[in-house]
Amino acid sequence: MTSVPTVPSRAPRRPRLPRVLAASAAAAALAVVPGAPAVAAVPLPTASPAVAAPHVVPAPASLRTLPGVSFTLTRRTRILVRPGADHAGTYLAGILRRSTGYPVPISRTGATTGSIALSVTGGGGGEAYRLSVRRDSVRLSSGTPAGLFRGVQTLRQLLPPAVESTTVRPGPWGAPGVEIEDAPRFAWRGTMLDVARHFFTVRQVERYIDTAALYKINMLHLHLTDDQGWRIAIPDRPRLASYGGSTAVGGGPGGFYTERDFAEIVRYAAERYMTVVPEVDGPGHTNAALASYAELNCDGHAPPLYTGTDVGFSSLCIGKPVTYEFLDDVLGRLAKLTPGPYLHIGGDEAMSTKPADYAEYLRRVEEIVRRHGKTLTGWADIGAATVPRGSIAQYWQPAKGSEEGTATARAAVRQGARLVMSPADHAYLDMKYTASTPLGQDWAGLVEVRDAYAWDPGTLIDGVTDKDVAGVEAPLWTETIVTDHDIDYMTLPRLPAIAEIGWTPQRGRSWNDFRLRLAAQGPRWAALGRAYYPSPQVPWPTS
Ligand code: TNX
Repeated sequence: MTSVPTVPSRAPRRPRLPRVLAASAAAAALAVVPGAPAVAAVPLPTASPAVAAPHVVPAPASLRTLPGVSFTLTRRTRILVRPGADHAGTYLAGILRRSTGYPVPISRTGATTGSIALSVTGGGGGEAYRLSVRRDSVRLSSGTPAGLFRGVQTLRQLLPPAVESTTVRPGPWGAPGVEIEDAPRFAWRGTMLDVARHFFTVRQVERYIDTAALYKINMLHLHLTDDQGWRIAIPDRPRLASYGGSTAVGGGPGGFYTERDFAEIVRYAAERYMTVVPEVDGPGHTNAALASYAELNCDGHAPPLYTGTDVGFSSLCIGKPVTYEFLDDVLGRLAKLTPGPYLHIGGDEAMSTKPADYAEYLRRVEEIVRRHGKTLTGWADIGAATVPRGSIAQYWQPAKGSEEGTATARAAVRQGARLVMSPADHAYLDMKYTASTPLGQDWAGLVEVRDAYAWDPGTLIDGVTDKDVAGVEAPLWTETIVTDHDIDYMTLPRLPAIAEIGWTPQRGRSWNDFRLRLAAQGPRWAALGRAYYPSPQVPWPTS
C-alpha cells in the first residue's frame, strides 16, 4: 500500500452540529432527545446525504476523509481474501449478507476492483491495520489476523447503521472515502462480566462479547465466583457448582458453566480475538465455596448460602492445607481451560482476613498460579502483599479520595506489576448514570457518559505513568443486573467510552468530538437489537 498523508483524527472535519447520520434519516428529524434541555434542537439538512461522514468509535489514530469519494456495496461486491484473511472475510461476509441480502461471495483470486480486499501482510504489528475506502474498492490490511479483525469493526461503522440488522434491509450501502491508519494505545482493553451475583448463560455471554467486539475490546474478564455463587464446574469438587452455584443475589436459581460451556465461551471470544481472563476470587468473596465444602472453613462448619449484597464477610481458612489443595485444583483446571496467559485471583475487599494472613495467602496463591504457567492477575489490593514482576494489578477504587486504593496500586507498580485501570467513579458499568437510573449502585458516585469518557489512565494516579499501565477495563458487577436488557442499558454507551480510552491516543480524544461519534452509534444499537441509556449528554438522532 502507498503511504498515506494523515492528519490527527481530532482535526475539525465537519460542522460541530448534532446531525442525523443514518442514511435513512428523515429530513424533518430534530437531533434532540425528549427531556434533554442541554441539547438544542438543530434543524437537519433537508436531504439526507448518500453516505454519512465517518463516525468511528474508538476514533482511529489517524483518519483522512476523501471529499466526494465513496464506495457502494452492491449485489456484485465480493470479498477478496489473501492468505491469513479467511477468518475476517467470513466474519464480515456474515454481517453483510444478513442485512444487505446480497450474496457477498468470498474469493481468493481476482481483481481488487469492485471488491473488499482483505490481506494479512505478515510481520506482526499487533492490532494495527490500514483501511482505504475508495470509489472502486475497499482495501484493509494488517500484519496480523487480529488487526484485520479490528479493521473490520471500523468498516462496519463506515457503512449505514442498517448493516447491523439481522434481517434484509433496502440500503443503499455507501461508505465514505477514507484513509485510515490505526493502532491501539493499550494492549489491554477489557470488560468484566460478573456472572457470580447473577448467572448469565453462554448465549448471554456471547451476546455481550459481540457488543464488546464492535468497539475493539480484546479482554473478557469473567468474575466466576463470589459469595453469592460459584459458576464453574470443577470435576473433583462437584458441590462447588451444584450447590454453591444453586442461587444468586435475591435468591434466584443461579447456574454454572460446565467445562464444555466454558470452552465454548473461550472459543467464541477467541474468534473475536478476545482473551478470556477467568477470576476465582479469594480469600474474601468466598461464601459460595465455604458453603459447599465444610472442610474449607476454619471451624469445619459450612455457612448457609448467601443471597444478599454485603461484601467483606467471608474468608478462606489461611492456615489449613486443604485451602491450597482446593486452590491448586480449581486454578489448575482453569489454567487448562484457558488459553490466555492470565489467572485472576481476586484478592479484593479481604476485610475478614488479617493482613498477615492476606500476605501468606498471596504468597501461596502466587506460587500456584506460577506453577500452572500463568501470570498473576488480581485486584490492586494485591499490592499490599508481595507480587512478582510482570503481574497485573487491577485498580478499582474511585480515582478521587482513595488513599488506600492508590497506595496499593503504587506498591504493586513499585514491585514491577502493571496496572489495569478500572476506577469505579469512571469505569464501573454498574454505577447509576443519574440518581433516577433504575438499575445499579451509587457507592462510587453517579457515572454519566462524560464521566466515563473524560479521564486519562496515564495520569489518574500520582506517580503512575503510561508505561506502568497495561490498559483499561470496564467491569459490570451484577447485583442489580438480571437480563440482556439490563446488561445493554448499563453498558451502552459507557463501554464504548472506555474502549476509546483504551484504543485512541490521548491527544486524539475530545469529549465534544466523541459525543457526536457516539450519537451515530444509537441507530446501530437499535439495528443490533441492543438497548441503551439515551443520555441527554449525547445528541442522538431521532429518526
Ligand atoms: C466492589 S470492586 C466490589 C464488588 C462489588 C462492586 C459493586 C471490587 C473489586 N469489589 O464486589 O460487586 O463493588 O459495585
